[in-house]
Amino acid sequence: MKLIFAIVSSDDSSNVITELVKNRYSATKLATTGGFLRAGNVTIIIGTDDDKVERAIEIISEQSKSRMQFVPAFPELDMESMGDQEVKVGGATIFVVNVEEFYKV
Ligand code: 2BA
Repeated sequence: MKLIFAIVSSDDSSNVITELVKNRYSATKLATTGGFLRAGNVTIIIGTDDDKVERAIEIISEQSKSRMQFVPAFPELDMESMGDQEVKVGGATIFVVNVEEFYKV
């Protein structure tokens, strides 16, 4: 069994969850905050069988479209020297880890 952590933009999270549930995945949505942009994003955790991981990743990537966004320098982060930045937003950052034990009691 695997645990998938998918960090997606708040805008895409509803579509990602809808498609996962339609495809019979169990998922939990956590409201999270990106360390760089300090903006809200969503982390979706999915526990699933090894042979279902690939399809879950396909669904997540189909529903998470990346785009470029221009963001001003962040004075509060002491990053003035970096100047304004163009960063990729959206898309998904996905981690897949092995589950040693799983209980529903
Ligand atoms: P944030 O940390 O808010 O980062 C948003 C976007 O800003 C990143 O998109 C990337 O394009 C850019 N960025 C992040 N750190 C940067 C830096 N030090 N210098 C220049 N640009 C930087 P993504 O890479 O698609 O990441 C989207 C969100 O996924 C991140 O939001 C963070 O919440 C999470 N994430 C990404 N990589 C991670 C990792 N290795 N570990 C934990 N969380 C991660």
